[in-house]
Amino acid sequence: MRTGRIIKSLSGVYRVDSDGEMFDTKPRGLFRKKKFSPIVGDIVDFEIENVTEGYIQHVHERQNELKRPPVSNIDHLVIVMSAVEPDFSTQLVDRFLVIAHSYVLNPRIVVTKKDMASDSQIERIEKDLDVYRAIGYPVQFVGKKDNIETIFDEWGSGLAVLSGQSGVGKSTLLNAYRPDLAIETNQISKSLNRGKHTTRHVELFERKGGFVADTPGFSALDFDHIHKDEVKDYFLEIQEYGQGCKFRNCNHIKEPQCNVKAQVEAGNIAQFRYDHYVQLFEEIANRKERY
Ligand SMILES: Nc1nc2c(ncn2[C@@H]2O[C@H](COP(=O)(O)OP(=O)(O)OP(=O)(O)O)[C@@H](O)[C@H]2O)c(=O)[nH]1
Ligand SMILES: [Mg+2]
Ligand SMILES: [Zn+2]
Repeated sequence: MRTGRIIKSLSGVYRVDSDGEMFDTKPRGLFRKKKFSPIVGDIVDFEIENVTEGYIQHVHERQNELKRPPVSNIDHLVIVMSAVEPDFSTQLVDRFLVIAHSYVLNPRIVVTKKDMASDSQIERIEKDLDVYRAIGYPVQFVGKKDNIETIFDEWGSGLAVLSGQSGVGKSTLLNAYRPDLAIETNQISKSLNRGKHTTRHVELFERKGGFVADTPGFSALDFDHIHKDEVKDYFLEIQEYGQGCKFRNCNHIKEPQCNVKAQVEAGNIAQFRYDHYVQLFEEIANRKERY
């Protein structure tokens, strides 16, 4: 029996990397019946059939799991946003962070296309990024000419998954780091100011100290798995200041003696972060009512 990691899945065949040796494996019939499918990122024990093939016997418990696209055991969720085309949006960053925390993923922020942004745009974005830095998120702001290797190295070891809107430059980043991969990238459609979906499947690629995966851009984020009362926990500084509210289950909306609202007034919580929290809270609260 050997252990390895699923790096690719193609029509029922799972490619497993076991200390750099590749095996194409299939799940044993027995656990196929249990309606459980292995996914990319899984650590598996498998039985060797011959030099290149094997049978998966056991899937190790997942530390975490991203649903769309399915990837497990993610050490760093790299939220990629562009400075321009599409424009940098703190609302989108905040929504991504909520998704990340809801799946117990460890997020970081990478902003691309610095070379395309004007000085005033850069200044404005840096101001927003300082808010995220103060909360404790690792942030990088990069352009075409930056040293991509050092950017990837800062992430530390383990599996890093690139995630973000279509056209922000996820595949471009990965290509800059691993030119041998020659991943397909696309010009974004300027008329819509929104990218086309270029990257389709998920695959783990080796990088120094671990793996990296590109994911397809998305058109909508899904909050269906999140209850309205959980949202406040996914805005980390709101969660922290929320400890000081009079009511233990304060949602920081209309409750009296709310420390979160006081800290927004005092400038210790960024107004835009609070606004995005309230927006998402209300969106989710209204969705639940429809059931
Ligand atoms: N000037 C400049 N252009 C960039 C940069 N990053 C990406 N681009 C361009 O932006 C466009 C979209 O990049 P992609 O890498 O395909 O974007 P993606 O995030 O992989 O998009 P999807 O696969 O659709 O999710 C391409 O034309 C890239 O050349 C950058 O830092 N600077
Ligand atoms: Mg792509
Ligand atoms: Zn409160």
